Amino acid sequence: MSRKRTRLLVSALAGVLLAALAVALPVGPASAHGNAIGPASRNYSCWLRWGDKFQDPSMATQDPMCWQAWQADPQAMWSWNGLFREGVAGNHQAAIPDGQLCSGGHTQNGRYNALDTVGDWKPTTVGNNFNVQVFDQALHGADYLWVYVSKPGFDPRTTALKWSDLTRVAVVGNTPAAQWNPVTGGVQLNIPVSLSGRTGRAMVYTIWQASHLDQSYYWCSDVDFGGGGTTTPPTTPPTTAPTTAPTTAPTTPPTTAPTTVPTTAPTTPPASGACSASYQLASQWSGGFQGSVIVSAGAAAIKGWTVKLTYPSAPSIQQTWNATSTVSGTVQTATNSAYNGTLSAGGSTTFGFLASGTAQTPTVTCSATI
Ligand SMILES: [Cu+2]
Repeated sequence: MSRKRTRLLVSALAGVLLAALAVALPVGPASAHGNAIGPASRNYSCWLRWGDKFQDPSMATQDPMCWQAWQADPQAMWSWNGLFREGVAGNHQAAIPDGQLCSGGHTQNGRYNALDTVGDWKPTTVGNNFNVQVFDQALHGADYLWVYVSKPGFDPRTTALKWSDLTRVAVVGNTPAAQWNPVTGGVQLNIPVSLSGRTGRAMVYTIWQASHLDQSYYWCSDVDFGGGGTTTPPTTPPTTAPTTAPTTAPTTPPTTAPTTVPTTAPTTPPASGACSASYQLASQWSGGFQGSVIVSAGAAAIKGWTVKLTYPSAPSIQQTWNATSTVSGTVQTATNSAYNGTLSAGGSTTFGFLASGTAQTPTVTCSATI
């Protein structure tokens, strides 16, 4: 047989094999949506650890919560990106009963129900300052993202999650996919969360309102705030219902709800020099804020711009879109991206960023390349 024919035959065989495999075994997400990949959500984390050996019986002892989830419905892991509801119209608490938060209220015909099981899910160790990393495969972008953390005293190993266990700690406003970080296979947004005095186990709960139909995603991420936390496996089988009352009341008050900031666009400032810039606080929460800047050309066209934002104290910029930004001391310097440096006379563009810490208002200056 000629080399070429052999190669043809091999590739034909491989094609048949792949087709057979695709029918016999679901090997990946059925369609592209997204999930919280850090701290990893329950099903994403079970998929990461066991996706390539999901029938390995050692999972039953090493990672019993993942085991019961794989046994209940492996599709909940293969379709780790599909935990969403449609048509909720923002009434998340009405759509999802207490005790069903991790399955999105038994969404998708109950596919994800095992994610509600109370027990010692493997947590991600985090500090009091961490990012929630949201991966969006479908470039939906977000109408908004809400991040909640369970109140001190709540232990996901013994208690089913209720809405009243949660405090909202971050609110990101409308953020199109073009404003997320491009990563392999999609885009990613890192939402800074800042807490204080937290130790031990907790749940991070993230709602992603995708800018696609009315599609809302719900993710439970088990975390261990390093220090006081223990990851010792429970001695009782994890699927046993909790018999003890919830642990003692929190000793620290829950953080206040984030202040909602009007999201109306600022009026375009009159440009006196070659360019001008105006800053707007797009949203803020206890651990961070989202800033938005409009850059406008003056009476003449420009070929590039640099905006300097000077803050009362040094900012911690996590992510910038539609510009490149660096920070030196209390000054953030943002330079146009390749595609938005050229502005016609009177034209404008915007860039934005996410920062951790308390929102502070910068003074803004703009300089242009003509
Ligand atoms: Cu989707």
